[in-house]
Amino acid sequence: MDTAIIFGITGQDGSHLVDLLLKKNYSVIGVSRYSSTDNTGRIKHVLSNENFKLVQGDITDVFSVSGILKEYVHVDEIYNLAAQSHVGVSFKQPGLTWDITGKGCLNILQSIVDLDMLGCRFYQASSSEMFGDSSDIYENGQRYQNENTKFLPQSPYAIAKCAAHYATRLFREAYGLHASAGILFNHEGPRRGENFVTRKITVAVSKIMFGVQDLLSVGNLDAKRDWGYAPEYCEGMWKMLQVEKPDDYVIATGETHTVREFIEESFDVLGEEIIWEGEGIDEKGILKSSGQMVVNINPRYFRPTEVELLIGDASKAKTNLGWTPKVTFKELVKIMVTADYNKQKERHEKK
Ligand code: NAP
Ligand code: G4F
Repeated sequence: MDTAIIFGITGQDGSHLVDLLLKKNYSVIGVSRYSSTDNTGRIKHVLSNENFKLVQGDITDVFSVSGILKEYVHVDEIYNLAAQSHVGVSFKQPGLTWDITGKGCLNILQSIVDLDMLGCRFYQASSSEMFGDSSDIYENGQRYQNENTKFLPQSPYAIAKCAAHYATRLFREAYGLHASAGILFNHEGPRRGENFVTRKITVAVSKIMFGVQDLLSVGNLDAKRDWGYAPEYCEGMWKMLQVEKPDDYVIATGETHTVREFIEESFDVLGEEIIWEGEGIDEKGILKSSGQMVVNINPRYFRPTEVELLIGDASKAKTNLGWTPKVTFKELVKIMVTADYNKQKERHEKK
């Protein structure tokens, strides 16, 4: 039986990865940080699985990290998914973001070397946010980002991710560690945190339909993201650790959509059409059926610097790992809206 440690087990991806690994008959150790409130909501269903163990640890504390690894020196795979992962929050808490998202990775890597664990395989959750303002152009004029596109980070989060990415590369080259970094583009699903824009939208749209919420307030409607389905992306992480040669891989759909399109598509799933009126911070989204204003702009959601366009080229992952995305943008929105709508419906019916 293979063994894996997942740092960041309580997050969206941690919860999908543990599902995948348990299905593949792994024994999984999940590391979660101390919290005064319950942070295990997404992994409740695996807590009693005999092949799963939850241990407490914080990646900003190197003693904590090495203490955990010492217990499992023969572990086969280590996944570092732990991060302060909200880009907007990173502008308000840059030091904390650096410690968790940047230095946390180094704490794991150096502990692997110090404990002579170079036989294990390591995965680092790198991010398309590292590209920032940078992209390349195909001959047909379309823009894209792949493993060779330079990084131009636009947030404290992205800078911390770049540091962790380069540390992963360095430990691969300096110590021969099987260390791979997945440059994952935005990936979503019903387990996504409610402060990320997709889930914020699908929760709000569902609540608006039941009259529990009046208005969805957002920031930049025109930012473009390459949105994929989280469980498929976690399979990409696993695949990176199964090939002989460690490397960096972009995981993306190759399609990009605006926040505005995500909102339109979400309402469309529930049979509603949005009409946009006004400009800039005065722009509003109106329900065509009733004339009700349901979307407005709140500048508090603007970021000091924005990443305007993300669109990934995952050809390398397709060739080397056999990874391709299956869930389309429309299907993703439908999965998320349906899950949130059904939750609201259940609550409504209980009343
Ligand atoms: P997420 O839902 O925010 O989960 C982050 C996880 O890190 C949570 O389990 C969190 O614990 C944990 N964590 C935070 N600080 C920690 C600390 N000091 N010590 C130990 N654990 C800590 O993020 P996600 O969407 O699952 O993403 C997983 C990883 O992929 C992250 O590194 C993220 O930056 C990266 N990434 C995500 C995307 C995406 O679109 N989702 C794209 C590219 C890269 P709590 O539950 O206690 O907060
Ligand atoms: O959903 P977001 O907060 O995701 P963002 O900033 O792209 O970051 C996510 O994806 C990265 C990969 O590219 C990960 F590394 C990172 O950890 C995280 O998972 O925002 C998406 C876009 C941004 O342009 C933002 O400015 O939506 C825009 N936006 C507009 N209104 C909003 C809102 N974002 C949030 N969170 N909330 C809004 O009200």
